[in-house]
Amino acid sequence: MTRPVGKHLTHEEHAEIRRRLATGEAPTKIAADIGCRKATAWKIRRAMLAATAGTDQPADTTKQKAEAPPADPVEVARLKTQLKSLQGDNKTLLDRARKAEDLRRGLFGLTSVPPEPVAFRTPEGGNASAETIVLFLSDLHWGERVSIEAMDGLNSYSLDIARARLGRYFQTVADLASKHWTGPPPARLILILGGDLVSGEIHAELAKTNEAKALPAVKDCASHLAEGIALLRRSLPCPIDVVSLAGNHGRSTLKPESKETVETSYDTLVSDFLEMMLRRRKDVSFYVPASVDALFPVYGWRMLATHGDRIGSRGGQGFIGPAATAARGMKRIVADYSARGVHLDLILMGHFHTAMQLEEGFVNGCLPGPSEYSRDGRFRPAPARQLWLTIHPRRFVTSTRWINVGVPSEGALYAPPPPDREMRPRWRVPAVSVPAE
Ligand SMILES: [Mn+2]
Repeated sequence: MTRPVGKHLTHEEHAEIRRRLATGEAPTKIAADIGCRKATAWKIRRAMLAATAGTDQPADTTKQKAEAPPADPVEVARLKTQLKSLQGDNKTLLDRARKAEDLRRGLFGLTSVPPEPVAFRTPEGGNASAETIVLFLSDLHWGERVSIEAMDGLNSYSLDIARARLGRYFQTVADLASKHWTGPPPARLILILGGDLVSGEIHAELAKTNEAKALPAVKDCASHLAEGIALLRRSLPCPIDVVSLAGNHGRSTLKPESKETVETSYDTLVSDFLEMMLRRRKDVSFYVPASVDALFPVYGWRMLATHGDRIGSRGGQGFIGPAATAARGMKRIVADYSARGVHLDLILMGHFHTAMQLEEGFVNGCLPGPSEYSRDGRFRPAPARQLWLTIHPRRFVTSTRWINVGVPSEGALYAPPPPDREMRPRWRVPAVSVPAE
């Protein structure tokens, strides 16, 4: 049988070769009979063997197993352990894959429907309650002089600046309590004169540098306070309570004394002058405790005001500033009053010239701002500011403000930050939502 060289095998010829190869005939003979190249017949045979190799394999391994020598029991035990460990690994991996799948399904579930829109219902309108304003005005240091040169242009203080700052303070309070007030008008205004109203001559350097001696300072300070309170009285429809405390700068004794602290303080004298000046004003009442503390309720909340120099804690500021000292003092006051059976809701104090809110209450700022003394201690320079609070019958403290009283002409501390060098971050991290260029 001859066939043209170079022509492809027909389907029948191919099947014939395969059939005869399956019967075990030699490829060379088949090629000769069909008339094709020997290499083609051999190639088909190789392909058939390769195809059957898969099915032959199990038979081969059984054969090999049968021929293998008896297993070493130690080796068997080792392999069994290995098998167990691998089974364990497998289970763990399956578990993790399943969990990942669950998580993914959960996430897809989250994103498959858009988020439900939420609407907050407007509460039913009830009767709004009137609030009480509590002002802690302290550390005026009337008469003290702070040199702008010695303060590197940061801050300055003098009688004129004190008068201007106090004027801005009372004007701001009047505006906040009228023009910028919402809801029922304030029910009451409690003005706490928190001590250190005058600079005093308690240190030799103050005696040398003060612009006014203690007594003229008392008189001048009282007149300006009286005008401030009269302004509030004119602007607000509510009664005003003035609570007066004694600080450390107003003492008339050489050293701080525990006995007759209040009676011997110029701060008390300021308050007495004030009371005299305002005696014809209706709805202005004065309260001067004989103690260094003033305990008073506002809607049943118990508030304690004290100057801050007699809190059983001083010094040890470290890098933390006066916060630690003030916090320790407040804890001691809480313990003191709890032993007297009085639970305190809020403590207000001055003395530290650093505005802050702590766990138990507030520490007030001051009127002079940073001085040569605070600079020498490297205390962080804080602008002159005073504390404003409003108290709600049910919600307690509802607003906290720091009334800033300085202006740029009094020091760089009161100016907005100057235009600075452009910010140049060394590394810029691209936002996730912005594709990289
Ligand atoms: Mn003080």
